[in-house]
This record gives sequence, C-alpha cells and structure tokens, in this order.
Amino acid sequence: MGQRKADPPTQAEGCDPPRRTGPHRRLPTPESKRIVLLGKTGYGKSSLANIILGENLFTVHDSSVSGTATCRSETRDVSDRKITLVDTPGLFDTERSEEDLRSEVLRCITECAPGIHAFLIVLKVERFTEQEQAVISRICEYFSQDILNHAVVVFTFGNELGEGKKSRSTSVRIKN
Ligand SMILES: Nc1nc2c(ncn2[C@@H]2O[C@H](COP(=O)(O)OP(=O)(O)O)[C@@H](O)[C@H]2O)c(=O)[nH]1
Ligand SMILES: [Mg+2]
Repeated sequence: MGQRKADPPTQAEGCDPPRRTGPHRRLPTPESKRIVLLGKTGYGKSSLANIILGENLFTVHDSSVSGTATCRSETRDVSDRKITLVDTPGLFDTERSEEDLRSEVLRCITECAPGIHAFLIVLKVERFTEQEQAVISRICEYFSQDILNHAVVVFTFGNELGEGKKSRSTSVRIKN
C-alpha cells in the first residue's frame, strides 16, 4: 500500500496498527486473503498449507504423533494475490485439555485480524464416518454454524484411493 514504516495505516482505513509478539512473527497484511485451516491431527492441514503457499513453511508431522500445537500464520504471494494461511492444532488432540485446545484454535481469529475470509475444513477422503461428522460439529461449536457458509471442504489422501474410486463423485451432507 506504499505506507512508510513510521506512518502505519490507521484504524479508520480499516487496518490494524502494527503488532509483533515474536521475532519471526509475520503479520497478515490488511489486503491479504486470510484463510484458516481446520481439521483433525494427521489429516494433512500443514501439508496442504505448504502446497498452497508453495513452500515448506509449516511442519508436517508423522500422523501417528500429535502434530501442530499452536496456531501459526504465514503470508505469501500466490498468483499475484497475498494469501495468509493459519495452520491450527488438530481437533480432538488427546494430549491437551479440551479448554486449552479450544482457546488455542480460537486464537486463529487474532492471527487473522482484522477478519477471516474463509475456512478450509480438511477431511481425509474415503469415508465420512461419525468421526468426520464430529469434526464438523466441533468446528460449529467452537465458532458458529455460520462458518459453514464461509468454508470449503478439502479432501486429502486422494492419492491413496484405490483406482476404481478415484473418479467416483461422492456427495457429503454436512449437518451440525
Ligand atoms: N498419502 C498422503 N499423505 C498425506 C497427505 N497429506 C498429508 N499426508 C501425510 O500425513 C501426515 C500428517 O500430515 P500433516 O500435514 O502434518 O497433518 P496435520 O496434522 O493435519 O497438519 C504426514 O506424514 C504427511 O506427509 C495426502 O494427501 N496423501
Ligand atoms: Mg499440522
């Protein structure tokens, strides 16, 4: 936006004042599209974030261990548009209390100030079981059901589908 460092955008212009809580913290720029990834541990959120931003920015964990512990955002130019992605801890992480997990996941709102444009709900393809339904219910519980109007479901692990299943279209009904 051509702002000088000593002359940050004002609140009236719809921009937040500069904030920095750590030495490597990159803040989303006001004009970037800010997107939050949500899903269970091991479903491929961090991998997807790296693919979208085109760099290995988020740590990918082996699915058998607990993955991303805190919300983390990164901003990059993707096809001439600034994209901020916020990676979040996996829902239903058994290694922390429900309250702790909830408040950490909800910290994505702060990471996305002044607002979130969209959510990517990451699900493993192949089966939509009670577990997947529970993920959707938990997301609606943490935020509100309205987020489903601003969410895209991304199915991962498509490469592990059997040959016969790859071209079959599946309809999934998401309800809270
Ligand atoms: N086969 C396959 N493995 C994947 C895919 N996405 C992620 N993984 C693997 O699943 C594991 C967990 O991935 P990660 O991105 O850390 O999941 P997160 O816990 O949701 O962030 C890693 O070993 C990844 O390499 C995918 O689409 N296909
Ligand atoms: Mg992760």
